[in-house]
Amino acid sequence: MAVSYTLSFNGRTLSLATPRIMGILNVTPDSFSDGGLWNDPDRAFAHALKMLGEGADIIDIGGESTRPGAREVSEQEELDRVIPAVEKIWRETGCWISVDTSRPEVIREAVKAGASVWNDIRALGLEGAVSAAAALDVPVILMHMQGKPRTMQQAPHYDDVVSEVKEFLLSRATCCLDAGVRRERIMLDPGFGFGKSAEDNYTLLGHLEELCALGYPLLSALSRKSMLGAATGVKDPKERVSASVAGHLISVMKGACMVRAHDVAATKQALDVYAAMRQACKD
Ligand code: 7PM
Repeated sequence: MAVSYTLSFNGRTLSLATPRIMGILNVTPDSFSDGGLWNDPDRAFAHALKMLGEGADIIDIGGESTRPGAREVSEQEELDRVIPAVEKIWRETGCWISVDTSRPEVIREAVKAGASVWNDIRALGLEGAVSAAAALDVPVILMHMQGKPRTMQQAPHYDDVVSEVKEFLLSRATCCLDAGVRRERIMLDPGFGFGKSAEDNYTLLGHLEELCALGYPLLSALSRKSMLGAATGVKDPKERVSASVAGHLISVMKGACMVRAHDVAATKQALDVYAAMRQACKD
């Protein structure tokens, strides 16, 4: 409880003492819940501005669709999508920017263009990723996934999902530390929806405090995901705003330091209520 995490890069620090909102900016033509909307730097910038105005603390820019069955994107294609958006948003706002990529070359270029966090659904599993993170000295988000994006939802299976996710995340964190990544640069993420049944996801959500007890700040990212459709029957991801807010509020109450959301204004309202309660109850 008394521990207070931060994210730091290039002499700037973002306190995680109060829970933060990461606003999702997809620059892909085919993302499942807002596909194709932001596929040029000006529109990406406009959407980033809107989310910052609504209370986002960091903008997460992703150019690789990880939808099950999605086509692979070449490195050049990913660079072409991501870098112009990073450049423009950084130049115009100076805000915190994370980039959702697994490729060392993409994060190197993104950092040059103004990004300050590496968000990797493959937990720095690609060749050269861990050493690139150490060399860049950039904060990293290590996410759990079972299998590969294309096939991960075919038959996810765990003997004990909570233990297995914990073990994986700790082993990736250790790998980073061994390669010279600083401890305070590491964040963890259970990877809701990545090779997990709805029940697996809810088991993880219900035990989130155990993941928070691993000693690293935790990101919870369940915005609009199908686990919410499973609980509510709401088919259209865009209609899952209240469900997303509920899941993120549960996450924060269990100790998550950051939530990754499409619907920033609604998320901010919930976190403000939480903050008011915390403020009233502080000794
Ligand atoms: C299609 C399928 C499009 C899935 C987009 C997605 C996470 C992430 C994503 C997450 C972290 C989405 C996902 N999910 N990064 N990037 N954690 N750290 O629903 O759970 O946005 S992409």
